[in-house]
Amino acid sequence: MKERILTLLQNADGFLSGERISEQLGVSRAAVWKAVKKLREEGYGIQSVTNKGYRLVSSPDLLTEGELSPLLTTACLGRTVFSYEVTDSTNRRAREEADRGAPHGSVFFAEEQTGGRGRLGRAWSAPRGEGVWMSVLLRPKLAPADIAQITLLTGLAVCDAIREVTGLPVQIKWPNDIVLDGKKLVGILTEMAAEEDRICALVVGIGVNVNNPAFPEELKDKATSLLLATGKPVSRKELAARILLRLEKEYETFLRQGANAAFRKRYAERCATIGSLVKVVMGNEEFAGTAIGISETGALLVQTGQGIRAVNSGEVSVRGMLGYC
Ligand code: BTX
Repeated sequence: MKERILTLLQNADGFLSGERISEQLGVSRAAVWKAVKKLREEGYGIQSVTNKGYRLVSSPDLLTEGELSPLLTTACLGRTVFSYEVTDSTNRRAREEADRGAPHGSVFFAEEQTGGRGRLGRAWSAPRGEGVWMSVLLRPKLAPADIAQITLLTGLAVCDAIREVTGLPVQIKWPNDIVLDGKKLVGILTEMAAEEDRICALVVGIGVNVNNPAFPEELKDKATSLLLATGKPVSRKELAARILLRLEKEYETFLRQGANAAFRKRYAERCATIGSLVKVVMGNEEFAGTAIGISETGALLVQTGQGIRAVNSGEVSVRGMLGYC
């Protein structure tokens, strides 16, 4: 009901009378008034004038279907939205809903995560209202081996979206962290459910530090936010809509063309790892070299004294970034 009134107000050209709203939705005037009161409590600025009715004058920066849909220009991504005030992890919610049949392109947002997940069991800090904490459910007709490419194209999509919205020269740390001034701005965690060599569902979790005014002591030296970088708040819903658009475009191009040379070139242009001195830890082995590019399968190519090594997984530290000197 509240959502339907909000949609009417968003689409209205000026004032909309309480009578019109109650007629259109088949509810009482008192019910309309109650819903307007609730919307105001959520942060919507709704003007009411006798004999004219209601007019929407401002909207809060919430990651809900009602706020996102007027900004969305995608065909599919974000057309189904699940929003949570507080949840442990949007990746966890997405995996659950994937099992219940949620469609390709569903997006899961949380204002706050209490158990945000990073890679290798690490934790991701996701305080209330400060970032875009989201997961996108994809159902690609691809082999599990292709997941590496999806990881790369997600990094590129998020990097370009942030550049478009803020103008900041953010870069990718291979495979898909987004960094600024040597600090982590975005973390991406891709999780997969596969059956017999076919991906059933892919959950792409994206955590963007947007309006974090500060970080806890243990993250202070390695994390940054768009607010800290630009000095002004950034609209989370606009950024989320732009990320979804970029991601949809990259994903569709990949399905048509694969990770071809043009994609690898665009990725390399944005990737701070390529051209840098790196230290690689793969299991018990550790080696250093210069990252020179990515392979057709998405591996990082590292020139060492013994030749070129292809790195598919493992921890890669980049000289000058996130505490590696
Ligand atoms: P990661 O393993 O590369 O990064 C985790 C590490 O990053 C932590 O060990 C910590 O040092 C640091 N860190 C934790 N929180 C932050 C932060 N807010 N900003 C910068 N650095 C931080 C990266 O894993 C993948 C993170 C994905 C997060 C999204 S949020 C939506 C979705 N749901 C979910 O549970 N995870 C994903």
